[in-house]
Amino acid sequence: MTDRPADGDQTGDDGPSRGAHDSHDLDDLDDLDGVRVTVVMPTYNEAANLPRMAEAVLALPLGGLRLLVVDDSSPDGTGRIADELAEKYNAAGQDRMGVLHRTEKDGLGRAYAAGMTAALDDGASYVVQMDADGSHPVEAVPRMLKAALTTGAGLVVGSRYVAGGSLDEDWGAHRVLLSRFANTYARAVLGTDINDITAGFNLWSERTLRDVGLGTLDSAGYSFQVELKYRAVRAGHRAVEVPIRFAERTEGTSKMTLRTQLESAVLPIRLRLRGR
Ligand SMILES: Nc1nc2c(ncn2[C@@H]2O[C@H](COP(=O)(O)OP(=O)(O)O)[C@@H](O)[C@H]2O)c(=O)[nH]1
Ligand SMILES: [Mg+2]
Repeated sequence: MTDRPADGDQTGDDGPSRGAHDSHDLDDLDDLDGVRVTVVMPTYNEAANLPRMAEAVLALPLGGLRLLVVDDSSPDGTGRIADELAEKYNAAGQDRMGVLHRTEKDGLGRAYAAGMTAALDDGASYVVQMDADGSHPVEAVPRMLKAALTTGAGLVVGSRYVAGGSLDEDWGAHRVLLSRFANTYARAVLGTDINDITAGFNLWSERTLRDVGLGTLDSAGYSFQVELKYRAVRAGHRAVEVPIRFAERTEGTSKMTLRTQLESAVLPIRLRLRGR
C-alpha cells in the first residue's frame, strides 16, 4: 500500500471525526462488522455477470456490507435479475441488497452519482464503487476498508499502478499504452500524484462524498472517475492506493464508447481551466 498525501499540505481528513471506527482492532476482521459499507454497482446488460458478482460481494466477511445495484433499464433483463437476487438475499427480513432502477442509459457517472447519493441517504459510512463485470477483485474490499480506517484517508483507490498492482495479461500493448497515457495525462494536467486516477474501483468515506458535490458533477460517463478524485483532493481529503489486479471481463461486452473516451480526454483540461 502506498500512502501519498494527495495535494501538498492538504492532508487533514476524516481520521479524528471517525473516532468510533478508529478504536477497532483491525487485525480482527470481525471488528469490521459494525461498519456500514455499501457497494454501489452500476449495470447495463450484465445479466451473465450479476448473479456471481452479487454472491461474491455478499459472501465477504463484512457483516455491515450492503450491495446496491444501479441498473439503467438493461434490455437483457439485468434489472429483473437484480430484483430476484435482492429478494433472495433479503429473505428472513435482512436488508443486504437494493436495486435502483433508472429509466434510460444515462452514463456510468450519472448512474454512480445516483447510487452513491442513495447509499448516503441510507446511512452508509463508506461507499465502494465496483464494476459488475468481474474486473475488480471483490476480495480486496476488506483490505481497502482497513486502509481507510487505519490511515484516516477519505479515499482508497484500488490501484493498478502501484507496486503489487497489475493488469490482465490479455490486455494488448495498445490498450495498456492508452490506459497509461490517460493516467499520466490526467495526473499532469490536474497536478495530483494519485497513480491510478482513472481507476474505477474505489472506496470513499461518507464525508468525502458529501464534500465532492455529487449533484453538480460535469461528467456523464467514465470521466466521472477522474472528476470525483480531483474534487476530493481539492476539498482536502487524502487518498491512499492499495494494489489490485485488474482482470478482463469474460462475459458480456464493454460499454465504453468513443464519445465517452472523448469526454475523458477533455475533462481534465476543463476542470483545470475552471479550478484554482
Ligand atoms: N447503470 C449503468 N451502468 C453502466 C453504464 N455504462 C457502463 N455501465 C456499467 O459500468 C461498469 C463498467 O463498464 P464496462 O463496460 O465494463 O467498461 P470498461 O471496463 O471500461 O470496458 C459495468 O458494470 C457496466 O455494466 C451506464 O450508462 N449505466
Ligand atoms: Mg469492464
